[in-house]
Amino acid sequence: MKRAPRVAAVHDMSGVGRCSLTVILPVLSAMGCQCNPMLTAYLSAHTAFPASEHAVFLDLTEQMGRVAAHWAELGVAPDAIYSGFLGSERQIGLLQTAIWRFRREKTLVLVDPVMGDHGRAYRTCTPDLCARMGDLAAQADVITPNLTEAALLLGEEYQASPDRETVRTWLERLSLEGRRSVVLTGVSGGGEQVGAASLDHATGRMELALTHREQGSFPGTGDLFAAVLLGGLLRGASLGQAAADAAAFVQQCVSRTLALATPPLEGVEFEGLLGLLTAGGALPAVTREAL
Ligand code: PXL
Repeated sequence: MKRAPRVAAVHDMSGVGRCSLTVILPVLSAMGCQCNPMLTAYLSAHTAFPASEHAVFLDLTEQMGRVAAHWAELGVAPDAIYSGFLGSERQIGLLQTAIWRFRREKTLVLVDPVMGDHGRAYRTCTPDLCARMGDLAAQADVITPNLTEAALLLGEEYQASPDRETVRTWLERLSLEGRRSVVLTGVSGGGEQVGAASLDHATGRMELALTHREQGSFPGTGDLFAAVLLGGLLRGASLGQAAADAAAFVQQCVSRTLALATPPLEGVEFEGLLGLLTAGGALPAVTREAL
């Protein structure tokens, strides 16, 4: 028997609209991890819902340093530190301090550099915040940008369907010359396929995992992908296998959501599929090819 790996998850929580912690917590639990949230903010609903005078945005930045101090006092030693959507440069600074404080030789630091999608930065993500996200990402062992975030990190023009040579070049540059691993999401396989391209810094191997491209766009799928990837890595999967499993799970969730025709802003119907992630669960195989 093995104890549950501990993940310090530095994310916001949105009451309505599955994203960030409402996705990450159940996924990591299903995959056998203990998830310790360090909340950055509480929102009544995620930011893609229409603005409302009743919307709650509780900024918890000031509590982050105190949480870290309490955890240090308790001797908390996370096996992984995982961050996503961050609302301010100050939050990034506090997270960098927490990484410095809690990182040990084997701690896996996964930074999902949430900054935008479909070629556009989110309105909360100013150029200064994007630059600070780049500094944070430089401290990570694994980063999981989509194509928009990769372009922002590299200072390149966004490309919706980069060719394979470009994907390889971007992976290499994002890996900081092979010093960290990269999983680039939303990479087109041509035709009806989409998936994740990865560069494993331990082996130098680059590969592409492809699934069927489902129609539509759903908030929170980036969080779902990164959480499944992290759960897989903490179970001992290779980067390529963990990326393939994450792509397969997201595709299954989107397909189920489309079949149920639930409102896209509510995110994907992942709850009924959590069994695929538990020990003994069987995710569908996806095409994996060397890049
Ligand atoms: O899934 C990323 C995310 C996380 N948290 C909040 C968001 C979003 C994306 O829109 O609004 C609050």
